[in-house]
Amino acid sequence: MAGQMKKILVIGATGQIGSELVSHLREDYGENSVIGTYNNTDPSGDLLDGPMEKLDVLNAGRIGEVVDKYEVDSVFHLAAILSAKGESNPQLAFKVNVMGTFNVLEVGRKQQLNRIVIPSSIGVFGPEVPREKAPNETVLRPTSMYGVTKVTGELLGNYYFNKYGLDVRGARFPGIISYKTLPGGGTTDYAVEAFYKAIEDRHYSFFVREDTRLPLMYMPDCTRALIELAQADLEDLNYHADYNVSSLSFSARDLAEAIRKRIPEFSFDFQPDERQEIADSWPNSMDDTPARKDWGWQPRFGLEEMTDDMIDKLKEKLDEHERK
Ligand code: AKB
Repeated sequence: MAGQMKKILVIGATGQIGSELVSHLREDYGENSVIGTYNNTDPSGDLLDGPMEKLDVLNAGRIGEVVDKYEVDSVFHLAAILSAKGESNPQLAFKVNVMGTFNVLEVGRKQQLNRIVIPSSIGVFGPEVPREKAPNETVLRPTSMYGVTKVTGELLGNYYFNKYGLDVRGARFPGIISYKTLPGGGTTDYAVEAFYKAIEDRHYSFFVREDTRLPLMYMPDCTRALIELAQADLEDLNYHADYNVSSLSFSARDLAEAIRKRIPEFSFDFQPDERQEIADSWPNSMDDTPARKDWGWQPRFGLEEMTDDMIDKLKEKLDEHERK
C-alpha cells in the first residue's frame, strides 16, 4: 500500500508554505521530480527552477491530467482559503477547501497515488477545547468556516485511508511565521506583519489584543514537519490526517517585546478587529505527544531564535528589494 515518494506534486506552490516546501523537496528529490502548481499567483524566483503548472483545485480533471503528465506518485495539497478570508467569504472557503480536498483525494484513489499530505490547522479547535495543551483527541466543534472545512478535510483523509487504503497524512499546524512569502488572509498573520512593519515603518497596530496567545511555528520547523511526516513509516502512524504539531506559544505582547529588544525604535499598539473572535476560539497551545512518539517530531526554534533569524533574513530580503 505505502510506496516511496519519487515524483511529487505540490498544489499551491506559490503560497506561504508551498514557496518554501518546493525548494526543500527539490533539494532532496531533484529539481525535475517536484512539480509545483499555482492558480492566482504566478510563480517567480527559484520556483521556476523546476516544472510549474497552472491548476485550479476545483478542476478535478486537470489535477488528474497533471498527475498523469508527470507520473506523480505523491501530492502535498496546500491550496486553501485561510480563516479570516474564509469568514468574509464562507461559500468560497467551503468550495476551495472542501471540494478541492475531495478532488485531490479522488484523484489519489482513482490514480492509485502512494501518498497525499494535507496540512490541517489549529482552526479545527473550538471554544470547548482546553486552552492549554489542547489534546490530539478532543471534541472538534470549530466556530469558523475555515475550521469546519479543516475538520472535514481531516475526516475525509481518514475515511480515504480506512476505506480505500489511500495513504493520507496531515498535521494540525499553528500559525506559521516566515519571511519569504506573506501569508494571505489568516488570523495569525499579525505575527508576520509585525516583523515587516517593525523593519519598514517602526510601528505596528496589532489586530488582536495584547494578551492573545496562540500556537505558532517558524517556517523551517513547518517544512521539516511536513517532510518528516511524509517520510515516516506507515506502520508507525497511529493517526493519519490529524496530528497535532506544536512549537511556540506566545502572546501578541510577548512578540512585540521580543521585536523591540532587537529594534528599540519599534512602537506598537493593539486594535482588535473581527479576527479577535477567531483567535479567541482557538487554544493557546497544543499537546503533540502522538507526533513526537510516532514519527519523532521535535521543533527546533524557540521565540528568541526565531525572532533573531526572522529579523536578519527579512532585513536582507527587504534591502535586496530596495537595491533592485
Ligand atoms: C490562519 O490564521 O488562518 C492560519 C492557520 C492557523 O491555519 N494561519
